[in-house]
Amino acid sequence: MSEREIPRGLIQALRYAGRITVLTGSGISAESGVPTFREARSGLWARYDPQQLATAEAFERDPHLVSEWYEWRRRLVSEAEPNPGHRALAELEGRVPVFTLITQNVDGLHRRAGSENVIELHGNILRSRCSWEGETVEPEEGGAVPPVCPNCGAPLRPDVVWFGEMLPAGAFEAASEAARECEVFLSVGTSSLVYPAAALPYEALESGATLVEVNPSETPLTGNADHVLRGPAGEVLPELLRKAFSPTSR
Ligand code: BV8
Repeated sequence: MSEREIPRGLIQALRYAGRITVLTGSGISAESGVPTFREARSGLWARYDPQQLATAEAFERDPHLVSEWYEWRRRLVSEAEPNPGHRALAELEGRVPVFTLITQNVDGLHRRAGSENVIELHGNILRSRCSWEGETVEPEEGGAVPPVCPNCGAPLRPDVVWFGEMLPAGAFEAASEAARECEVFLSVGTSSLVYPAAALPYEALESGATLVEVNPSETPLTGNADHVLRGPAGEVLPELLRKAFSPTSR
């Protein structure tokens, strides 16, 4: 991989930070073979817009269709493995006194890579919950689609936050505190379009943090970042860790 120029100031900021906060989007899972949210329209799903499927209205209107879409994504996610980008963030957590990983992703790959202090802002696709009672429920394998709640018979839904729904209680407050209290904020693999998650980097900036964006493409956040590392997370993050923490780099 090209030895991309990582500014010395950023390396120092990472090396001596007392608290680092990271926000990730579906881009960090792209190299694990999980299509990004806007790409989750491959094949037979091409004609559907995720923003039309990831809503309570769509589930109400056609629970079978929405459940099939989530089944397809669950299979993709269960076949995926964490990539070097996920693993670099798990390593970073061990090198910083206080570290918070905020993710918009619902694939669970950060925890599988070893990250511990993870805030799943939008839930987790591998969990289901009763659409009536709200309790998380283990759906039985190979059951009906959509599966029904063994307790009350209502359809089970994926335990994720749909467009128009509130985030899990306390999640955004904890994420906002981590953004306001950190010295370095990394925004990795997100188009910075979905709120309230997309507001977090600005909270960090307003609190005086150094803002870093890791993304192969430009986003609405790019112009506000102190450092922009233009490349795939699976290459950029391991290089950042090497430069900031390997003994030879001191
Ligand atoms: C809310 C779970 C309060 C589901 C997701 C009207 C009515 C109601 C709300 C709104 C409204 N208008 C606006 C809103 C707010 C709305 C919103 O922000 N809409 C946007 C579209 C304008 N937000 C909400 O509704 C939120 N709730 O506001 O509640 C409320 C309640 C009621 C009424 C009013 C307010 C809830 C939002 C959560 C939605 N659920 N996911 C599921 O997954 O099925 S969002 C989903 O899409 C993801 O979780 C993620 O957050 C988002 C996609 O963003 P990204 O992760 O960034 O992915 P994307 O594909 O866009 O980009 C990938 C990026 O990676 C790209 O930049 C690419 O360049 C980069 N990349 C690619 N490869 C790599 C890479 N980067 C690094 N390395 C690589 N290799």
